[in-house]
Amino acid sequence: MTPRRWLIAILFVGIISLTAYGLLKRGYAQLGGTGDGVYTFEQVVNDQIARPVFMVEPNDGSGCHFLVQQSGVIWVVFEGAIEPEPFLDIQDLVNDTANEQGLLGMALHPDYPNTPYFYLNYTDVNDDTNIVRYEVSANDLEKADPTTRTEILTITQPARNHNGGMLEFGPDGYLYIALGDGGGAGDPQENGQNPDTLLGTILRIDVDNPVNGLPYGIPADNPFADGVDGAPEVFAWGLRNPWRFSFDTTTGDLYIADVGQNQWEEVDYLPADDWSVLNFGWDAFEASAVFEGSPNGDVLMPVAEYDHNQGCSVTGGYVYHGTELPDLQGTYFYGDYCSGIVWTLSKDGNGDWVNEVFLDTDYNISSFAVDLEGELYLIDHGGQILKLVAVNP
Ligand SMILES: [Ca+2]
Ligand SMILES: [Ca+2]
Repeated sequence: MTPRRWLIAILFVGIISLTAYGLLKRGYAQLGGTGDGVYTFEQVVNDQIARPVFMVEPNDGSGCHFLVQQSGVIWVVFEGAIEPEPFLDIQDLVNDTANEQGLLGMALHPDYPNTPYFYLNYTDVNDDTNIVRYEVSANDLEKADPTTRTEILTITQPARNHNGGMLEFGPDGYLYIALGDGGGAGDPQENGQNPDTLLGTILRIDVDNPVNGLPYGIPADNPFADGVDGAPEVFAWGLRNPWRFSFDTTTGDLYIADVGQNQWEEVDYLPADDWSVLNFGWDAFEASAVFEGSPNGDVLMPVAEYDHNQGCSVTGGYVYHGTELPDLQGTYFYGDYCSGIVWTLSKDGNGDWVNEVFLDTDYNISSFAVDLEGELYLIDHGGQILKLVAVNP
């Protein structure tokens, strides 16, 4: 071939390779969003770690954030850099072999650091879920004391997927813990509709008032506090794999993103003033679509759902209550791990839900996060930590 033909051939192969890479990376058509040209997610941490899954800012006056790495390390982020020494390294206790395993969640005690406790949700070397408590060091706010590990709950996991992972204190001071249905396709053990099991639920426990030799107490208004028709720890059930939940810090309303089977991803909503139905439907329903069998009582249907043309695995976020982006006040954000789409969800003047594409990003959204001021962050599983900002502030 002539040099000119060689050049054309090389260009052709290059274009095909780039196209193939783009399809592999995304596999989804790019969508326009309400935030296009107005808002963007801006990288705010210069260093990167592999597989970050969460971030939280302690109210300790330090200006640091704790960044949770799925392999079992918690890093200290300060002024856009990751400190060389970790806050805590429990990689020897954590098994993150499968995609949905690892150190998955971290919650600071509401009175932290005066009450020096923080709580972790991770899968251990036996593939089981561990809910544990650690303390920050008495003399160093950037170092946890690894000798303070205290077991709160251990939950046997029948399979390696659907481990849930979130844990967070509610506005009532109780610790809420998300657990998936135990894994396997189609909830083979039927845990979702069985509130006697801790799988497929959000638990609600009182870690400040332990009773009966357990490391926690049961809030008197839990739906099965007496243990008759369900496990006392269970708060909500009928969940498949709740991947991130959060409370609206103003209203106390609860938002749960529940990862679907093969077709539908959903966002569930529980108003703070109505807990009459706490069954979210799986596996009688996948989102609002009939899946199999009959529900165990009334079901609360999702307030938003999307099919697998727009993603493959929902990641719940937060209701924005920051000050830097006033037009977004009171808006709930969530996204999809695979497509990178970020949606907003809010109520219109008639009280009807409005669900809109906000930005179609290229990130593998493993989580969202908020800081002490209520500003919103996106955690990219690929390593970037980004903050939602105005394009032209
Ligand atoms: Ca089933
Ligand atoms: Ca559901």
